[in-house]
Amino acid sequence: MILHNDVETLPREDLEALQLKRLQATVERCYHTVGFYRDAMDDLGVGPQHIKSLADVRLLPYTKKEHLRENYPFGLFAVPTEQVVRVHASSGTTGKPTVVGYTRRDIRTWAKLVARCLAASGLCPGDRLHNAYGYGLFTGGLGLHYGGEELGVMVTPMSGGQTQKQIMLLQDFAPTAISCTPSYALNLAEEAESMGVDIRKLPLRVGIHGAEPWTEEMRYEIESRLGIDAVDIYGLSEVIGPGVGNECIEAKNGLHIWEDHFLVECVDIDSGKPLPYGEEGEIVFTSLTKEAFPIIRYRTRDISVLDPAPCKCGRTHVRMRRITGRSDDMLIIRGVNVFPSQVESVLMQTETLSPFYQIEVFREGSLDTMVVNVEGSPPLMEQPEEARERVAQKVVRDIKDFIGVSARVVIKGVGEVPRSQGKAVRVIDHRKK
Ligand code: DLL
Repeated sequence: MILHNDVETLPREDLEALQLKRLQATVERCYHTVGFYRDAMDDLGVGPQHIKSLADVRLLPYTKKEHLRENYPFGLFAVPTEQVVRVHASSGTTGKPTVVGYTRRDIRTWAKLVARCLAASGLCPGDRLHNAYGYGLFTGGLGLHYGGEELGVMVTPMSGGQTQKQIMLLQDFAPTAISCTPSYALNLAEEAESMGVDIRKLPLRVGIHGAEPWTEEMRYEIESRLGIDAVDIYGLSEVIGPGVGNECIEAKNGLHIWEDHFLVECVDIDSGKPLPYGEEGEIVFTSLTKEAFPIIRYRTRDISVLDPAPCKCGRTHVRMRRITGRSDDMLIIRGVNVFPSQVESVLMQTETLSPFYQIEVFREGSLDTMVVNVEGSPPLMEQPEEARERVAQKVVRDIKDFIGVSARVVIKGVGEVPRSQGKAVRVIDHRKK
């Protein structure tokens, strides 16, 4: 195991003592410097003096995305803007983006956390990282960039897009690692194939993929097409950006949350009631070390399970299982809850299909209809219509069996489903128009 910092294997008792000290300091600071937190705590009759144990975090109010919007752009900053050296923003589907800020120290903390993620993914100083996360307001590009430099790897700031040029640089710069969304990794693999480049023969060894939900099946697909180990990285701009947690390459089984910087909880999506370890719910974070934009009990809307079981890598930080999806991406089709990742899982188990898909939802009369558009593999597309129809019918049955919902499956020709340049658009919900 390559540890970036000894704190990763700290005994739980010591880790929790560190967390408590930092939680108390964070609550104290939020109360005294951010009007929103003071008002929200006063409303609940709770103050910094009530935080005596880690469990007392549950006394604190939740922060939600709408609170960030209501305080646009800088209303939740805990330092004067003169001390803020960077802002990022995440675009909502509607209205104003949500804005987050970083002090000089926050930028250093963030870089160290991403360096930790890269080390957990198996990178060492001297490695070369091709960074294809988008640069700009999105935290992916600059987040991975600073983390790579912090670890001492040679970073190519490629950003997203220009896929053919990316393939050229992958050959010429000989990176040992690539960072991009899982959907873009497949786009790259496809482009390389069409250019006659065998990407598996390049020195590329590891992929650090996140920023969108993906499945275990997708991992196998990426690993076999690119000839790499594909590792999951997690984060969100409201909490810091990428670098909140990462899988270790030893287990590739859930993301270690860097608990010395983030206190993580799992709560019931509807009631907000805290859930015990092992139960699925919404993940909630409290930052423990951030200066410019500390955040208390942020409701991520990401659905997962926290697993405290010891990991074979030796890290003591709790693992969060792969994200199933966001609560707001969950489709309700004729009363059945469906996550796009469940559909992905079924599609990827069908050998004659390509990993490019998009789900459309319509309302026909009073009924919701889910249409799964998925590309056939090139060999399937050479077969007669009936062969494709048989595959479509099998997928319809599998979706019914595994997810419990009736869907229409349309097999598309190669290139007919839009390719991702960053975060893939998995669902088009025509009901919302
Ligand atoms: O996506 C930060 C990031 C950049 C993470 C690069 C990893 C790599 P946002 O744009 O604010 O930030 O989007 C955050 O993306 O709440 C999740 O819903 C989703 N997400 C991020 N990582 C994962 C992951 C970045 N590994 C939102 N698996 C989060 C599933 C993820 N979903």
